[in-house]
Amino acid sequence: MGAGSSVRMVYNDALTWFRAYIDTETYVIDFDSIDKDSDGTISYVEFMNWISMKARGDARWQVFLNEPQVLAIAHKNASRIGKKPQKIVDFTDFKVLLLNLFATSILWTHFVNADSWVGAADVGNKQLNFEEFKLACETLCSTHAGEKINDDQLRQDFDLLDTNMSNSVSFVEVCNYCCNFVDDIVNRPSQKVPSRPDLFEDYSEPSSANMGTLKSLVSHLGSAVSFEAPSPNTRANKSSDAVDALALRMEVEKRIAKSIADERSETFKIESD
Ligand SMILES: [Ca+2]
Ligand SMILES: [Ca+2]
Repeated sequence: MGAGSSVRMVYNDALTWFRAYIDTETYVIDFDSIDKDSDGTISYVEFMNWISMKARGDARWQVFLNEPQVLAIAHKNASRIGKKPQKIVDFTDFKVLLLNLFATSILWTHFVNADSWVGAADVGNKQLNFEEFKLACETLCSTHAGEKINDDQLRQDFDLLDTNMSNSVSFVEVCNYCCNFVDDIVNRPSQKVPSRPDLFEDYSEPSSANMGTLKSLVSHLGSAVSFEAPSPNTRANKSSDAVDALALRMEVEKRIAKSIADERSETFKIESD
């Protein structure tokens, strides 16, 4: 895929974010509070109820309720083994759930931006026609790996995703495809063996890469967006800190994507005048 380096980078950022967020204690507390019926698994309904409950107590969580499909995609792709959807049963699944939640939220931001681009014919239908797909790839690449993709490559990628050849791809289809990138960074077992992990030896060093990327994005934007790096080990409510970090990230990418789309609309207007 032409934008593959950027998608991979989104997943790597997701991993950095995850490492700053999770530790044994947070994992156990979150898993147990999501698993309302205490059967040791997290169903989609339980996951959704947990997010809704969080949002009632803390408005920052509302960001996930605005686009419930993002939650559904993240849960479905985290819980499946092969093609069969199952439930979240252990640390590996939970990790994949959160990585997909982060990555899909970021991708979604770019799709929404492209889908609301005034130059396109089918605005706001949660489908990307080829022009919108091009714009989404362009804004995603600009905010991540910066790779340049030519029209042939874009057309190839689009045709790969547009399996029924309708000249449009749904957000959901693209996200489901991109969820495969998680396999690059997580070794998923082929069989599910539920277990509490003997935990996190390699998760003790939160990296600052995520914030570094964010800072460079903000400077690219040339506007004052103030933020503070999360202080992962000093506060009890780490999941709310994690939500903050993700929401901020989405906001910054949204602004950059919009500025690129606005530039393109200007060109579009001049050309059609
Ligand atoms: Ca359960
Ligand atoms: Ca559209």
